[in-house]
Amino acid sequence: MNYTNILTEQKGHVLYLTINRPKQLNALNKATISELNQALTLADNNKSIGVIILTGAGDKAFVAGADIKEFANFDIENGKKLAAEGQTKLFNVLENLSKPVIAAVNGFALGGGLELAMASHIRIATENAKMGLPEVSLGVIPGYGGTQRLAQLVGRGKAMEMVTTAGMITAEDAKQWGLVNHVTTTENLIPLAEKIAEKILKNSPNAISAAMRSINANYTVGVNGFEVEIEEFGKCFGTSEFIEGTTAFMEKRKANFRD
Ligand code: DAK
Repeated sequence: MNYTNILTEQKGHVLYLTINRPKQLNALNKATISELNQALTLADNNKSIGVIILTGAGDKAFVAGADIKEFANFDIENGKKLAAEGQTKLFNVLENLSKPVIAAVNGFALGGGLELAMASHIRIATENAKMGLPEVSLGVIPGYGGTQRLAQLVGRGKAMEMVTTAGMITAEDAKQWGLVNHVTTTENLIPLAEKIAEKILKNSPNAISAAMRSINANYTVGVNGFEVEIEEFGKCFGTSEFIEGTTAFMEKRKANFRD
């Protein structure tokens, strides 16, 4: 697949997905959202991919937000349409992917950029990364699920402060607040993502997806996460991966879930 705004490269079972608009600090325009949707959907259906590492091109930004120049002239209808389209096409697709996405935050993650990282499953950041939801400084509010996911990750009080002040927090604060899992040097960011990916890839792809669906169920309105967990747990027993996992344990060898 040929893309204009993103780069994709598969190495082993890992897909590297890089937003590639460094001159605009990787700001998310409609075309980028659409390409990310295509790449993620293809990756979801590709059994040879087990983990996705999502990052931004250059050394300055992961994503500096939605493309302000693109939405500056929007009216109410356009705003609603873009928010709905963005949420269903990208942010919900990303959150509900059947394999983990590690957001490697290499600099600014602002507005839609932080929303993209928050819809990912694991977040790590460089020491110089800055994160924030500055939308209210532009007269809008976070429109890609940011008001919901930020509060889920850092709690309501901190989310209220971040959103209403439109301020940026440092990577260290983000780690303390639970917004990112690890902070590291710029050089070590991708190697660290790869180390996490390596650990994930040792485990059953089916069980990983089932566990992710169960965790996500807790955040889905009208769904009982405990019931989803029971269902998903039960279904695992009917898989060849369960047989491989338990047999390997009894034979005192490492399970082999991937060829
Ligand atoms: N959009 C478009 N261009 C951007 C951009 C953005 N978000 N962020 C940076 N750029 C561009 C700059 O315009 C500049 O382009 P040129 O002037 O060189 O052509 C280039 O990237 C380099 O940026 P700076 O020269 O500003 O770089 P600095 O190091 O001085 O500053 C900065 C870095 C990240 C502090 C600064 O660029 C900045 O404040 N950027 C804007 C951050 C921001 O406010 N982001 C938007 C958050 S609001 C919606 C749904 C969701 C959203 C909106 C609508 N709908 C459904 C309608 C979400 C909105 C947001 O994300």
